[in-house]
Amino acid sequence: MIAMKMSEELETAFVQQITREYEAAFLYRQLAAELELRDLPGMATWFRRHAEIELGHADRLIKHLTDRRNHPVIGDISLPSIKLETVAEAFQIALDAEREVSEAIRALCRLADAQHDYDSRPVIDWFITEQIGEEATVSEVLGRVTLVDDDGSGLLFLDAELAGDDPDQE
Ligand code: OFO
Repeated sequence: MIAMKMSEELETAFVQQITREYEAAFLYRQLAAELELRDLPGMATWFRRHAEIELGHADRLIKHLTDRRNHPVIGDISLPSIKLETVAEAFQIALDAEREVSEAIRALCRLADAQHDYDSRPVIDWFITEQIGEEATVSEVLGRVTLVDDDGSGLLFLDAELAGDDPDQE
């Protein structure tokens, strides 16, 4: 059975979200490279894993659109230029990005609700839950990196720990 096709306006909002997920993936790839340059391969691995998770988010949205015979189109990817003074800044950039994504998901939710588009409710609810987990995870890591305050041994300890952490655990 083919679910009901969504409106053009809602399709545009979903398409923008797909692009945001790719932007998040590339942002995390860039942050991984920055941390690799600082000899923190565990943190770099953590960001690379997070980039993979973001690609999965994009795939989830694309599937929702194609299932409903809507048309996913990946838009232009724009990334901020990054110059890190401290390691904590990498995680602050990630937290700010996650907060923006959460706000965008809420806007998507409001639009779908206004259009009584009940078929998109499960996928949007999934993203709302996911964002709560992602913000909490990144915020906790930021808190811990801030605590060690660029102290070498503290950073090396966290680096070893994050090498094995799943950024999507919640
Ligand atoms: Fe890290 O967030 Fe996607 O949605």
